[in-house]
Amino acid sequence: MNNRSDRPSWKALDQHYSESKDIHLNDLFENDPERFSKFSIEAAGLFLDYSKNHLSAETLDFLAVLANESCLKERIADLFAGKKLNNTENRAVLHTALRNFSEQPVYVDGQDVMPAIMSVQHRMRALVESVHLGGWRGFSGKRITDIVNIGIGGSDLGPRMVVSALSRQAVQEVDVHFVSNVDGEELSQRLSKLSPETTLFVVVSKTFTTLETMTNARSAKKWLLAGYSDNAAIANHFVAVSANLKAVKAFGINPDNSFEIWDWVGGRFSLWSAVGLSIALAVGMDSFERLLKGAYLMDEHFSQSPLLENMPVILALVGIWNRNFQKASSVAVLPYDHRLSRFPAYLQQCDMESNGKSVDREGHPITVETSPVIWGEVGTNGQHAFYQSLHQGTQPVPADFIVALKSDCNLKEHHKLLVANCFAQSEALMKGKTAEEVCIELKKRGLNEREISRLVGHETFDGNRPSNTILMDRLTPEALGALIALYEHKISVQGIIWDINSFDQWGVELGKQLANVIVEEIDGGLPGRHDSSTHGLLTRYHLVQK
Ligand code: G6Q
Repeated sequence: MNNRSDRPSWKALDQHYSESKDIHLNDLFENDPERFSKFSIEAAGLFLDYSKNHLSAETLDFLAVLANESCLKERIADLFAGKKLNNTENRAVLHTALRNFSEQPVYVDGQDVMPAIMSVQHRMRALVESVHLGGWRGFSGKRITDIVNIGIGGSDLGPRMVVSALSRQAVQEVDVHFVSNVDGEELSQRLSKLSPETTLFVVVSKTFTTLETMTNARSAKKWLLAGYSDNAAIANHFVAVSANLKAVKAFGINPDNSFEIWDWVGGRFSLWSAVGLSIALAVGMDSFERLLKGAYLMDEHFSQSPLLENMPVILALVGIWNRNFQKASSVAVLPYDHRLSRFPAYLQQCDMESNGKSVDREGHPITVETSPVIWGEVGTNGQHAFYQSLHQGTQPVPADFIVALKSDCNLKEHHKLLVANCFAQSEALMKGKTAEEVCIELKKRGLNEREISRLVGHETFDGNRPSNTILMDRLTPEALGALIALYEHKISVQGIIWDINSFDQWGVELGKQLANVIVEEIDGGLPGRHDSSTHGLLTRYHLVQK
């Protein structure tokens, strides 16, 4: 049966929702003093409190039936076994092999991929250590002081987020920068602060054809050669990460300076591969391996734990409950850690590119909602911006709060305030403030009855708004690895339950084709056949160029 909503488990959940929807979260806590311990789980150094969601043990049981009907356990096993779950591109999905510390082989088409992974990791270590120790030098003999990662989408967002998150582990020897946008402003502003003699470019592109990346890489090459006027300099200042080593060579990068990725590494899941070279350059190969280790611990937990004792599965099921039955159309990701400021953008791609689909694995339209809009911002900044709508807007938005309990910063007083704000917000979203409480407060402020009745509605909060809280002791490389893997697996589980292919991205491919057509018309000076809006916009462009 293709239609998820026709399944008995789906109908049972629908029924359960209509029976339980009027129960306020406050009552769930009021009626069960053990609720926090019942609805929280610990794994791989992370703690997930999901008790502030509209669910009961019965809800989880219904969701488990849905998971079983979707053959979730079998599909998880298929994922780790290298089955070709990306059925539109006929590819395995094996980012887990990149952090496989089990010493067990992983096969794709009958071939163990582990030796190739180890060999690339070995070469990454050699490069990173050589740059840090000054063995790798610029063409004029100077040490490398700056790394520029040129890539976009999956070849940018993950590494960029991790480098920022692990700023405490950053080595002194080099600064790592990222350039992704085809808007020349980004590259030219970055280059204006750098010297060709001391800069190493890491060009990251699985396909090595992406317009933005190739344009930036060509401009970076010109900039370098303007300083040196000798093509031989490219060998000292460019390395590449790609699955298309032929194109890397054609670009002029020495094959000895190229790092391979494979078709079974999806762009948005690739930070664990050589795509993470800039991470390793930023924090050292040992810290990079600690990141992989943390992810591996989460993989072990995910592949081995029963469904209702499995953190990624729980997070996914709670998300399905909120998305498909509570009808929440977006999820706010709210890290209370400045270093995680890029985490919402990273997760937005990982989730929405994976599960923003409207046909099932066989290409039939899906009758249930898939990926919600994922968005967010670091917590306290968000509090002074969009939290108003989280508290009092007409659309309840489930939120994921993320915080480390211990600070790595010497301003310890700040951390207490940070944690207090994080906990207070999830409590306030749940509890709200009743009209009675508001009236008492307003009376205390000396307001008269007329003023009170005018203000009471404005200052009342319904509460009852769901959230998860994810805790870690410290934001270490291991904890970050586990956190990323947690969300990666959550996304896969949701894709399995919605019966979609979470591992292709035809919408992204379309964008890549569309711009190429218009670029030719811009070059040719004449708009082609378009709708009147696109034609009009192009005509205005041409007019202004004259
Ligand atoms: C990720 C997507 C997409 C991709 C970029 C860059 O899963 O496939 O975001 O990473 O379009 O592609 P290249 O690495 O091929 O340049």
